Amino acid sequence: MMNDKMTTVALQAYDRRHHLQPFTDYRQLHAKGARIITRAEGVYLWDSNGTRILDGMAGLWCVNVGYGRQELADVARRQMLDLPYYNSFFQTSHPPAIELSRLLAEVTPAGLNHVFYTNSGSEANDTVVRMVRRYWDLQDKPTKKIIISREHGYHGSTVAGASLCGMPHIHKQGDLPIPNIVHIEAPYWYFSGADLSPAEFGIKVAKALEIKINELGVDRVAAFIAEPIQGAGGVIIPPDTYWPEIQRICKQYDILLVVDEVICGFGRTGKWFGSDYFGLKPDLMPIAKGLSSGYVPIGGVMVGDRVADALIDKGGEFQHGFTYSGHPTACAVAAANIKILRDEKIVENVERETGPYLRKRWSELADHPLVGEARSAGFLGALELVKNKENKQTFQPEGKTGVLCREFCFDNGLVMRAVRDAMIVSPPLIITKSQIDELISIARKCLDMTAAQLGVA
Ligand code: PXG
Repeated sequence: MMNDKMTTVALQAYDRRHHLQPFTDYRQLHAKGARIITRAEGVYLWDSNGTRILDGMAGLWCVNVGYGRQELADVARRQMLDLPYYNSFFQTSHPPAIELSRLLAEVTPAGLNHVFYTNSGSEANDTVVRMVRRYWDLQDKPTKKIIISREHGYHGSTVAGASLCGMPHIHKQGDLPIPNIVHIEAPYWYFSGADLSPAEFGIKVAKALEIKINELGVDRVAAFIAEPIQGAGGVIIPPDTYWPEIQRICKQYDILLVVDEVICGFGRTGKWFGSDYFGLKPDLMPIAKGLSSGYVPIGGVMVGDRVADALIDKGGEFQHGFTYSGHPTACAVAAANIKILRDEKIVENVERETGPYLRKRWSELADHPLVGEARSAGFLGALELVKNKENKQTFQPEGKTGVLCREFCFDNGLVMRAVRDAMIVSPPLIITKSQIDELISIARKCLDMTAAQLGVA
């Protein structure tokens, strides 16, 4: 029998023998054994050796209300006893899905009044691909099939989700992307801006969308999909000029705008949605992660009126769905999670108090010899670690320095994520100012340790 009392070594042995983790180099992991996380409270995790770790990543960008919320456990228990499962196929529904849908229509941007439920962000993006193409079929424009995505975008790990990703190393495994998905440049000013100002660069990369639409032919282009701020791609925050120009282009060429809010949604930017942060009007909006603060798996696609009207009025049967679409327990927990975010004014607190504080403290790290840029928006932050701050020369091989720093962080009681050689934070939205101080002080110590190891003064 496995239980918490098993020693770390025994747990690691079973883990090694039977478990294949996602995005993991198994040989590397097996050489040292997994770090086993056994419990969590607030912003802290504990591992099987009893070590406390500040979770600077909110799990995987998702535990927005923090760990250990009794209300969410109570709601799950009650719902499991009342109605643990029923499907929403065959013309049925149930109160938790109805209540959550109503709440979502309330908190999401105007014009998004319907939701299609999934179990994850990946499934939400698979749903997007099918819905977008269905929409254009219903408009008698069946040639509009191509979805334009971006380099460094992350949209999931299913075949469609991974195809939408703008990461060649992901495409290499599994013959991706699938047909009719193409990628354009990301608004990554720090490394790609050259001598352009952020404002000039924002316009230039947005125009890459227009150029691509014209190259492909507007009658073949169905949609553009993008994260408001690219998360897994390295917290790439677009210049202010970028999104208005993208919106202009989508409107002018009449292509659907899909805003992937899986990371930015539910308060991460200090607004309820990244779309609110940038003033976007999405046609479709995939959501997951912060929707339930990660307590249960649930995702969905918020569907704008234009697409919803087409599906409802002339769509016939939409041949798509999952056994657990609108799972009662997941919906009940997600609804309770949204009420916590709303009632405790957690998003407003990020916008007014803790977000600006994190920004101030995070930007102080820019004085460190390794840090080429310290950028942040709300509770998303990145530090670009470079060999030479003047000319932005990077360390080789790419990624090694980030992993080195990440390991120092873990060993010193802080989770930061490394993307290439950028260090990333995305803490629970309930982190306090003194906990932000703790995060910054461990981060600085680990940057020093990384610099010492690399022999950088
Ligand atoms: N869209 C976005 C913007 C995401 O960040 C997904 C879709 C897919 O969601 P699911 O629930 O299917 O995982 C994501 C997920 C990382 C990391 O290492 C990021 C994600 C997932 C796993 C790891 O930063 N984002």
